[in-house]
Amino acid sequence: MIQFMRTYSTVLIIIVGSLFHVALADCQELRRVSSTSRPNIVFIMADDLGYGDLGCYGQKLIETPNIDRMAKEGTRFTHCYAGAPVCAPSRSALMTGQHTGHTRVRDNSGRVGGVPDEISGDGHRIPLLDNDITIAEVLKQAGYATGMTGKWGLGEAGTTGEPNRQGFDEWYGYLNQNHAVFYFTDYLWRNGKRETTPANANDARQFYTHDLFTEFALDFIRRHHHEPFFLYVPFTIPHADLEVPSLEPYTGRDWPEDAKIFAAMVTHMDRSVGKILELLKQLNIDDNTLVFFTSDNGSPIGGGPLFNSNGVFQGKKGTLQEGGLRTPMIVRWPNKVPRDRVSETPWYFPDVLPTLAELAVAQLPQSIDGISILPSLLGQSQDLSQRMMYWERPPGRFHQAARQDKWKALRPGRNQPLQLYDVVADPTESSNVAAEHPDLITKFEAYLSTARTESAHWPDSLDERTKEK
Ligand SMILES: [Ca+2]
Repeated sequence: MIQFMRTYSTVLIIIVGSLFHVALADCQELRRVSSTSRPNIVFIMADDLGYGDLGCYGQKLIETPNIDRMAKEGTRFTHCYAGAPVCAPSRSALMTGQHTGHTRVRDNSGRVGGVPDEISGDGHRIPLLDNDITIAEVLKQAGYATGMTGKWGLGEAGTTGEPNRQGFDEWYGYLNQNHAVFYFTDYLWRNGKRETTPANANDARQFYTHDLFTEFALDFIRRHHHEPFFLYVPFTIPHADLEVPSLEPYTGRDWPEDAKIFAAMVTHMDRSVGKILELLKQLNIDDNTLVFFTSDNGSPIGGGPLFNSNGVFQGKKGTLQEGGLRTPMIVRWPNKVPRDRVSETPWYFPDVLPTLAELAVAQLPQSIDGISILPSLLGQSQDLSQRMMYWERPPGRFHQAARQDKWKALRPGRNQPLQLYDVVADPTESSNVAAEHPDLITKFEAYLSTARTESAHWPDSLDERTKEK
């Protein structure tokens, strides 16, 4: 009986203790949420802008005063990564909270399935499916008004991947990324309907589409500033084609023409960011709006070598080296996100969905890879030393990379041995220290072997030699 009572007491203590622990966790959760009550969210993303293209990240020649001021007023992250080193999969990872070993869209074009490309009429464009849950769906379910303008890239017309079928109440822009390089196009899409822009017909070049997206963004904010809103602004510049309405303020520079155009595109986009931030102040919603600024992948060095577009990093767009993946990330939310702060916390695009879901007190979809980095955004301590981040280029190339703490493992091709870099001490990935850390190689190999699932659109059995036309 005494033994029974002892056991009973122990069980009771464990149960009460567990309940208390749960209650405490709930309490902490509530406190965190109530102190950061459901802000508006504006997520601005440039296209092919490199880590080194902004003044606040070390650029000396291109003027970005508005984004630099945003960094001063918020936190600038120096170890943030895109979802992938090219457009479509990076956006898929951002929208779904899944890394490229799980998310639907793992490359710009599939190998099997999908639909023909809107522009070329061939290829395999892979759309998001109904059962892919996006940030917009998560926030819409939590009561947010949702809008998007710019370049989508995750579903052609008439597919399940269209933004209206992925949680966006309203949207305006390009569906297809091969269309998005024409900055004076004579048509765009609005809520699933093709809309002509007669002012650009016959190469009249009256509307720089980027400016139409800025106008949409400002209008959306004006119309929704009395309710919680999520506005996703994937701008299309400074991606090639190199086109801009004016070369100012670089007209007189003694630079190659492409460099002048590229710099003018970056500065043009910076002005748009300034307009969005200014409107938030005018509407008096500045303190209750969380604004992100980032880029979808590393620079292809479109502006030429003058600008060191990827900073000190090796590699560029398309590679899993730091130059392909490391991205500027500025987060601004007055009185919540610390101002004038630089953070080396490593995180990446799949973390955005769970972070915003926590802020919005929204239900998380199952099977996501990211984690909420809300404490890190708010300047609180958060132990991320054990978490792994993952990237791959699909079968064929089959490059893989993972980062844990300061370590990055890189597999430069199928069946190739892993390389290992300390990207804090060695940001240029110059010194492969795999041979000195067999324990870490074993750990990364074990992780990489289970990090992914096979995709029907990029089957492992298809390599470059058997690539479908
Ligand atoms: Ca891109």
